[in-house]
Amino acid sequence: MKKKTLLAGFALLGALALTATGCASDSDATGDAGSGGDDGVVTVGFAQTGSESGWRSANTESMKEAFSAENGFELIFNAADNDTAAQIAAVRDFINQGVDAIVIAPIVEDGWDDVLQEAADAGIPVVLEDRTVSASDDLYASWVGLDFKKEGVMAGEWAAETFGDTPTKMVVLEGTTGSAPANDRAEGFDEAIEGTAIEKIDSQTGDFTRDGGKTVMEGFLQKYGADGIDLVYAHNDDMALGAIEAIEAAGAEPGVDIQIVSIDAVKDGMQALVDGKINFIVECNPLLGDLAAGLVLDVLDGKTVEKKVYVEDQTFTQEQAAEVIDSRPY
Ligand code: GYE
Repeated sequence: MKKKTLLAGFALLGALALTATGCASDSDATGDAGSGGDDGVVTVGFAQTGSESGWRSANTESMKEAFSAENGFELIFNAADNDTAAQIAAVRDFINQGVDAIVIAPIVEDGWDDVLQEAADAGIPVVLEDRTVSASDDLYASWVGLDFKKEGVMAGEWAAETFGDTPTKMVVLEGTTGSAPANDRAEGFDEAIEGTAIEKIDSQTGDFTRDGGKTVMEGFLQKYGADGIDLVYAHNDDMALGAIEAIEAAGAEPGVDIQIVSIDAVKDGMQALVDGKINFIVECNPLLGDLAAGLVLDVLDGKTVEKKVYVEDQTFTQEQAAEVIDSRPY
């Protein structure tokens, strides 16, 4: 597949390495709205998942900053509290309001075909940010986000290197069931630990929330005892932070008695890594606002855009986290 570097100098993204892959968008999802209404203001409906995590807060902030009045946008913001029906209803509302463009962070992968077709029929272009959908990519103009499977692979590679042939009992705190990051992070991790002595003894969803992670971990600790668990793989930092509370309440030492690997690298997660309570974190960059806004403007201007725009992630050990924690923007 063709790879080329896009938008390397994008202001707020600073040193991030960006790559884009895939084919150019085609016409039916791109609409012909042109940039903005009579007043030149571009009205954008943004359907956010909810406010489940630190990652989500940083993502919402990045989107609001990029789609600001100062930048020529009127943003209609909706957070669906992780209710998929409510999120689809919000998108239908945007269509009825006749917005210039719609941006969606889809809670789950499935179930988008009808409403995306309705947007295409209304000539309203859709840009996806963060999570992906299973619907045909003819139904949206572009997607910008992270490679969730690669994140899972990077977390799994750390686990494989750390535990290898040592018999290891692992529990998994899954993200929201049916969401792209939960599906792909599970798949990538499982592939990376294949052939090692790591045994997945249990796996349940904690819905990407701190409370969810805590409750599920409490259940695991009751069932297997702290001595019966060596490793926690949390699909995001917030669930890892909840698990830390549960492990400490059970009288064990997180990061030592039970090791933890998670994904996101948000401030609280990085602090727990520096404090030795998490052992390894794979980054998932939430600062997607400028890229999403750039795509919306390009699509409205009738320019050809990449169908998939990937932002690169990095990984952090405890030592590396200590070096960078003070300089990170989220
Ligand atoms: O990892 C998690 C959030 O979709 C990548 O959603 C995002 C995930 C992120 O709630 O913290």
